[in-house]
Amino acid sequence: MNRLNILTFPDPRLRKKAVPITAFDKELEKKAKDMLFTMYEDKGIGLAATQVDIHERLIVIDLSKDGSDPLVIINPSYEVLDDALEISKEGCLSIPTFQQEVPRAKKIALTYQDLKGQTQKLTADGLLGFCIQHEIDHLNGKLLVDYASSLKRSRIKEKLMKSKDVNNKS
Ligand code: GNR
Ligand code: NI
Repeated sequence: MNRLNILTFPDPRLRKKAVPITAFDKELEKKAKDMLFTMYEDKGIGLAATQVDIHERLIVIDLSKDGSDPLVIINPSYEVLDDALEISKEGCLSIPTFQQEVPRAKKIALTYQDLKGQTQKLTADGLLGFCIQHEIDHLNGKLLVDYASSLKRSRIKEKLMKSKDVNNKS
């Protein structure tokens, strides 16, 4: 397994729109495994391929504490089942130290493909529902900072650009 490099805001590659997956092969399986490994190492509950510079519609999620419940989601789409909005306080592995409250649909019906290319459906609310919506935002080039005020967005941008300079010097 390989640990993949996670892109950090304001990297322009985080804005690319991911394309649908058509080949359900060993290579896809390896990408999903490497993404799960990277997500566990960085203690995230979800990771979108966009974040590791793969611009394909692939997401991994695991809400368990012990890595026992990996979910690989390919070509996702969802329908809103309960359009009441709930405020979800979220972090993102691509925006370290940043948190943002985001209005999300309360309940969704997700349709996706698994690694075999089989179509699957699930309904999700709570943290799973919010996480799925967060990851699909990534596939569309949308980030948590887009839900923040322009002042808050420019502050985190300056902060992360400075910390990158420091890392490059040493
Ligand atoms: O680890 C993560 N936590 C989280 C919390 C609330 C809603 C969404 C998330 S996803 C995030 C990992 C990440 O950046 N995924 O893209
Ligand atoms: Ni994220």
